[in-house]
Amino acid sequence: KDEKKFSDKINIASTSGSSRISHSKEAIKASFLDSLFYGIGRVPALATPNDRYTALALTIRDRIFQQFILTTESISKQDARAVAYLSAEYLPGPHLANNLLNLEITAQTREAMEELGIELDDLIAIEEEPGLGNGGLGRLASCYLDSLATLGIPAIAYGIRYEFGIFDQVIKDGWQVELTDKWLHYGNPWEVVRPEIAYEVKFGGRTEHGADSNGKFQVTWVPGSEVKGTAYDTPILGYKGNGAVLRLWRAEAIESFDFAAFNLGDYYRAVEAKMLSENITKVLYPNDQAQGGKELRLKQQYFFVTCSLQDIIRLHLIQGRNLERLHEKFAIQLNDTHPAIAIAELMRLLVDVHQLDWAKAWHITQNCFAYTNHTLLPEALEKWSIPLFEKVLPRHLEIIYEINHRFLEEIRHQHSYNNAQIAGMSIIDESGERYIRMAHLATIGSHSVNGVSAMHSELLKKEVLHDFAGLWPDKFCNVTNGITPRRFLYLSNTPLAELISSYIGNGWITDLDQLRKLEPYADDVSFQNSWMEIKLNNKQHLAALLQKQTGIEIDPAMLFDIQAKRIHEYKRQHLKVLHILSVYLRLKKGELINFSPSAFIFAGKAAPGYIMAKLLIKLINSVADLVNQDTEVNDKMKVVFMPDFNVKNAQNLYPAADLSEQISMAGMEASGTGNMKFSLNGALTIGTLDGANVEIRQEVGEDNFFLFGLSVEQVQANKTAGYQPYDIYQQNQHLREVLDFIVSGALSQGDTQLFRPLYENLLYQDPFMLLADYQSYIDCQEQVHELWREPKEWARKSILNVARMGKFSSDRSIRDYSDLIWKVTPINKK
Ligand code: B1H
Repeated sequence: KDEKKFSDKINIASTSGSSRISHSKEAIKASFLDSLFYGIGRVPALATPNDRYTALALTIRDRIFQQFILTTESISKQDARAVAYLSAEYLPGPHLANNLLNLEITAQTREAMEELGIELDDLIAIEEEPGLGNGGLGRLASCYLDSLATLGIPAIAYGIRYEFGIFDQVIKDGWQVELTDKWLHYGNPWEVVRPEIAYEVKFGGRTEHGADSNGKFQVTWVPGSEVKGTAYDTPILGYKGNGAVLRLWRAEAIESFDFAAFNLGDYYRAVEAKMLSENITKVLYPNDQAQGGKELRLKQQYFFVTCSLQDIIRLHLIQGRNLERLHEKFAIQLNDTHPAIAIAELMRLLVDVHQLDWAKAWHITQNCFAYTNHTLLPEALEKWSIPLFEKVLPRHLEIIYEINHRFLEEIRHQHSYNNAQIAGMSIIDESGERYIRMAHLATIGSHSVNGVSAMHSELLKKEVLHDFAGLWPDKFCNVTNGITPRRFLYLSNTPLAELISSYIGNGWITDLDQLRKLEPYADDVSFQNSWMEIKLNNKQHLAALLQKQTGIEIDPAMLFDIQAKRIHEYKRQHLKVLHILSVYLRLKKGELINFSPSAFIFAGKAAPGYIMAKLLIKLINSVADLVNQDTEVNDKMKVVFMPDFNVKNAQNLYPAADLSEQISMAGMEASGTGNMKFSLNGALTIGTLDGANVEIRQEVGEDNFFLFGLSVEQVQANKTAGYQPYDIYQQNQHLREVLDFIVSGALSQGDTQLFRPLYENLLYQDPFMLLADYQSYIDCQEQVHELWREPKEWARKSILNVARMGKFSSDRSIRDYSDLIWKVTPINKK
């Protein structure tokens, strides 16, 4: 009753109006001091840099909440349909500078700080980013959240608040060493804990089937253990105004659960239970693309999924709505199969807990969920062994069996599928040890399945989900990935953004297609000069950073040739190494007269257990040592491995690249998004016809893209014909020299064994067909250098690349999802 009175008395629009929390320099200064004094209880004389950073973050957070409250009001007034995005990973990047940009208060904040004797950039620099993801998939989720907020689509993104995110990478003696991530060490001023938004999560135990006291058939799950998930909210501000929320769950012990142990005086057992509970959200699994069927990982997935679904149902019911209309109010997107257990869990919540009948529950479930696939790699397709799954989620196993049974009956009787087809489509893989195929569960339980680039979506239908695409052709669609132009152009390359705006206005920031207006200036000499001058400045900035990080000096006038992404054999960092060694050996022999001085820059983390990837890092650093110390060549080439690739470091790489390396074996990279980030910053791409490269090339024009290598069809034909890398090795003398050099000991103080596994793998297996593409790559690199000798032509193509990147805005991706899959529209905020 009191609450009702309270809410009646407050008019949100007038209360949180701009007169209350102004964006003026004076107001920011005053709020900053308030935050310092009353938010964290510090006086200026004793304030550490982190205190100053925290005070500013709190100052900005107030202003975000102000926008936020307005968005929330509009959403609930309009009873709008909302998106719930379920992802096990997010990589938001540092918040401070991005929030300033989105609030459009960077300039006055800088001045306010200056007047207090504080350098804004120093505060921006000390922020530890939340590394709650491995790579592209997690960053994509964050780009999408940025676009959802910017477009004003009601959205809530659910995930896991890992206490330790992706490890920090340092390089010792050329090897990757992993350090634990300390992102929460100094607190996190951007999040707000919501202790009252918490849900119970059960694990293990058994199920009981029988009639309840009213004689109604009822399944009861008697769990073996229970934990609690508590919500931690981070407001995500879109450009100029709207907000979305990132709600991350943290596992905590349920105080009452081990009450028995407490009463027996077994204090330690009770505390141990608490510790074990909290383990669930301790650490992110650092294995991009391959999971080992770990029990804790399954618990993480179920934990965040059930908290999120319970929250969605609560939000639905507090609006006074009927549960049977859940799918009308929520579109739930599964970011890969990591949250796919949601399909069985929503069925459990609807049938067991809320007592809906199965058919109704299934209708709601199928109409709520949509599934995005991000990979065709067999080792990344999630499957859970039945015994493990049953141990952790006994009730869900029963539900999955029921879903599967009904599905298989349907295809057997209504579609007359034969036994082989049925076995191939079953959720249960029974070809050996029995497994649950999560991609099948996700496909059957969703109304939409999409891939992340045109090519990947086609391959998905042709290969991994072939029979399902035959059964339900309308369920399948494509949404090509995108990136946010706010963070990846405006924020990280502000000088270029400002140059662009001074020619075509700033409409491109929220309508990236407007970059097309740059095309007429591609031949304009003065525009080209300004363009290349900015690039040079960015390269100077990166060179200084690399010098600080690695001690290696590079000349900003060199061609900056960059490959930055997860280290993986399919991405073929070693193909780049072969090229570098080929350049080195030819320079040493006095060949390659026309070679333009180049800096070869790598960045990327390897999964800690991926031995070949770690050996690749060692190889790159060994090549760097050799080349950088060889005075015969080191005015013409340098090699640098930038340590600890993360969003913050990436923001320094993309703006400084001349050439972007996108050289995966065709058919392997689902989309790639680094390719888009480089190109949007004016790098030209050298790449294969893989993932979104295909569409990038289409957009920017064949003449403005360096294409090499086998097509998917050729890769497949090669495989069928019995690919023999050794023959290529034998036939290509130059390639032979390069490969033999790797095991000559020249890179490893005489040790001929160190790189042998890599060498032999290439000669005798070469699963990613480096040797097949080698010559074509080397030849293509010659074309790159030819063009580099024509600075005006290079500048022209660089400008055209940027001008034609409109399609790759995550705003476009989110509009596609909204129209094709979610059927949601932006709220109109008054
Ligand atoms: C992508 C993953 C991935 N695809 C398993 N799959 C993971 C798989 O922790 N795990 O278990 C983590 C990540 N990541 C990437 O997604 C693709 O390789 C890229 O091509 C694509 O651009 C990106 C976003 O769609």
